[in-house]
Amino acid sequence: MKLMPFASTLAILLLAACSQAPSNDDATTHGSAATADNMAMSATEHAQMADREKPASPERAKNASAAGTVESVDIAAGKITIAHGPVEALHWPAMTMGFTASPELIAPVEVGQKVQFDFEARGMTARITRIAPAQ
Ligand SMILES: [Cu+2]
Repeated sequence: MKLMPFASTLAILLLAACSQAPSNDDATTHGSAATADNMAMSATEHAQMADREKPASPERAKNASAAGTVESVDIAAGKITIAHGPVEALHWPAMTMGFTASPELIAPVEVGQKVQFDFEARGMTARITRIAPAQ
């Protein structure tokens, strides 16, 4: 397969273009089908490379669970503030922070309530996907 070294080289060129301001467009002079294939490969490899370079990449959602006490709830705005314990999966210390959530999810929640919840975090933004009274 003579295509493989070529494909790898193109993927590397595309990766370079991803992380730097493009200085020329040599990589775009090839067939559109081949370019599409290599874009897919590039996206995967780029994501892996980003993981190695930035373990806490803000674009990548990570699911985690925590327990805490509800400090405030704004149902209409879909916001809830929780004083939560440490989140080992994300290397987060205990803290008080705001989460986003769908209004339906947090409608039954009351200030002062102890809750357990699941959320997905992107950098410092976190969205609650499940919340229930702590047992
Ligand atoms: Cu937090």
